[in-house]
Amino acid sequence: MYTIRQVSALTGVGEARLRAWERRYRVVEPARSAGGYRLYDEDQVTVLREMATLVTNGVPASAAARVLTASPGSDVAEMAAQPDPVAHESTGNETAVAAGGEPDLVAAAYSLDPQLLWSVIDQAFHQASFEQVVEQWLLPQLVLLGEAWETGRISVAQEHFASAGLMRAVSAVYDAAPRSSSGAVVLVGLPRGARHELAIFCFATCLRRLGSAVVYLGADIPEDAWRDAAHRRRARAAVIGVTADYEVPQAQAVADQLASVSPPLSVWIGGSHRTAVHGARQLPDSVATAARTLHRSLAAGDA
Ligand code: B12
Repeated sequence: MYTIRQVSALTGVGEARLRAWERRYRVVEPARSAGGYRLYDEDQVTVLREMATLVTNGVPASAAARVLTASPGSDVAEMAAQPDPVAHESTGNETAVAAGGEPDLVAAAYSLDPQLLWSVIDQAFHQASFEQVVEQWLLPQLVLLGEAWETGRISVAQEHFASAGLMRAVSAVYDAAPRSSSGAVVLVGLPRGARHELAIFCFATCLRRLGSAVVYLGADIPEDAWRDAAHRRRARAAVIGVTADYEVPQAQAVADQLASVSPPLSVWIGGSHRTAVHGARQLPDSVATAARTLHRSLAAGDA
């Protein structure tokens, strides 16, 4: 049996995307370990590999899933050609926030209806703790949003509309978290040119909710400004995010710049391309786990 991390390495599909495919399309149903972690068998890894190949070749994820879950003998070409669910889901508000179903961000994005978007986000945010909502709904839905945009089912405007709504919702939780005025200061932000801030902002919010003194810098911060902020606040730690491959050189530049700050601080890196950045401590993929890891290190004086 394989863990989600191993399946991600074997298929080249990110963990958030694997969870999204499972929840939304039910392509596989992994078993669970005693601790509740997903465990995949060989057959499931094969199905996910095929799904990844189809999606890489431009087949919308929903159509790829229909093909892979079709019973033997069914007309696969016809199934792949069926209209995408988003067209139906977005015909009425009630489907995007259907009782019992998962609040559907793509349908809300498609609608360009602010009230619908808000009710979808609001419903999701009331289902569980912020940490659980981020892991189980927000980040997987972002992957689906990315796929809908990539395959042309939603426009840039529709994608930006939904991302902006999520930023506002996460900001409210960030602002409501306790403001720690004592303790080690942690800078959190993105390198120059990088604007994918939703996941790292969720991370900053989880860390703040644990009681850490977070200074959230935001997106697109040049290396010298990171250095200046670290110096000014005498930061104990800095966390850089890297979501896309082309952000790696800028993230590396921040890590290099922070390596010589005095007093020294520990530099951490999170995000799907983190292993390409050297000289920084790696945070796990899960933003809630990453926040706990850093919070514990700070408390133990190990960061
Ligand atoms: C929302 C979004 C945007 C929004 C961001 C809004 C915002 N305020 O954050 C906007 C509109 C700005 C945007 C712009 C662009 N985007 Co964009 N975007 C996305 C989308 C849909 C979600 C991004 C996201 O938040 N991902 C985070 C989560 C969902 O995924 P993840 O990276 O696997 O991260 C996991 C972990 O690593 C962890 N994590 C992530 N960061 C961190 C940080 C820390 C500290 C920790 C602990 C953990 C952690 O969280 C996830 C949980 O498992 C993705 C699709 C996708 N699949 O991600 C595309 C995507 C990232 N974008 C992409 C592109 C190409 C662009 C643009 C270049 C498009 C354009 N032509 O303008 C620009 C570039 C902007 C820039 N300069 O950075 C590509 C990147 C491809 C690549 N080469 O890697 C993607 C993958 C879409 C695609 N499939 O092609 N985008």
